[in-house]
Amino acid sequence: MKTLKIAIQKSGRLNEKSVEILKNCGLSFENYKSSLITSVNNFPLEILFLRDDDIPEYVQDGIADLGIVGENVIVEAGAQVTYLQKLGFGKCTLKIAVPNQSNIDSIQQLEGLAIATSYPVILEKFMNDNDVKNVQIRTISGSVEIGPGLGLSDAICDIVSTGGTLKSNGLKPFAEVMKSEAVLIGKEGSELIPEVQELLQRIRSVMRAKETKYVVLNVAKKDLENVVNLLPGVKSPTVVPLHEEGWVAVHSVIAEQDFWEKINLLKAAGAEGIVVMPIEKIIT
Ligand code: PRT
Ligand code: ZN
Repeated sequence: MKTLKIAIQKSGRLNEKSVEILKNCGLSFENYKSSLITSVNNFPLEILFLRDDDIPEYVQDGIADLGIVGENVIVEAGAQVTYLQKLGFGKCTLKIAVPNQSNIDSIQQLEGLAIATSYPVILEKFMNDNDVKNVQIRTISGSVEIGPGLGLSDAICDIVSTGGTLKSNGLKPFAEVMKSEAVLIGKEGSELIPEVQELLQRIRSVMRAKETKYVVLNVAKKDLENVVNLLPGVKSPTVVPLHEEGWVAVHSVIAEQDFWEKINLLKAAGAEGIVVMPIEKIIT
């Protein structure tokens, strides 16, 4: 059996969630902060811990078969890799921002101005796509938000999540360049490897489980149809008799996003004693 390699971030914003998703897939491994590589005991997989910027090329060149990294880093690197699965964490947006007192509120007004960024490739493409000419892109590797204050640039293009960093530096965002989240990427063709397919299936079942809750409730038989109509279940809800005559328990799953709305509708339809539980995995 081929031993695969997956590259994840060694330390930083994506490290913890990357380790967590692999552990939730049932993979058992030591996660020493000092090690650069670790073996999984119960799956033919080695984990490489790298700087996030190195991950797209490592995967493109086949040094690692798989990687977990932000889309912003993949696009900036221009790496030829296959997107296998968006992972739902590390969400952020690459935005253009200007000082609060600036009158600029459209990207066309950036013509001829200087923009500081750590994402010159993405920014240049965005400016070309929008036909904004003669923008001077000043590439800096960190603390982009201080560019305008230092007189280095008129605007910045940087990753934003809460917006707190922009705010505390007197900057306001006005244009969105790209949205990003962590993705599982593979070397081109890796999706055909059986062990990759197995891992992907596990990741998807963990993600599906996270988005859903297991619900058990009691209902009088006369109200059963109304309650069942509100519940999808994986196939259809399970209904079991209660000891008390005329009552049943209904077991089902509901999407996290519909949770509160559904619970209120279920109560109104006659559901009682509603118990909601987290789900570990859903294998379909
Ligand atoms: O050491 P290494 O090179 O591996 O890590 P790094 O320092 O380059 O990256 P890291 O750990 O900061 O981020 C890894 C990935 O997380 C990024 O490539 C994004 O895909 C994603 N991500 C999600 C973020 C943020 N949110 C984020 N808020 N990356 C950076 N930021 C920074 C941003 O640059 C700015 O300085 O946080 C600040 C803005 O945050 P708010 O909350 O104030 O808006
Ligand atoms: Zn980095």
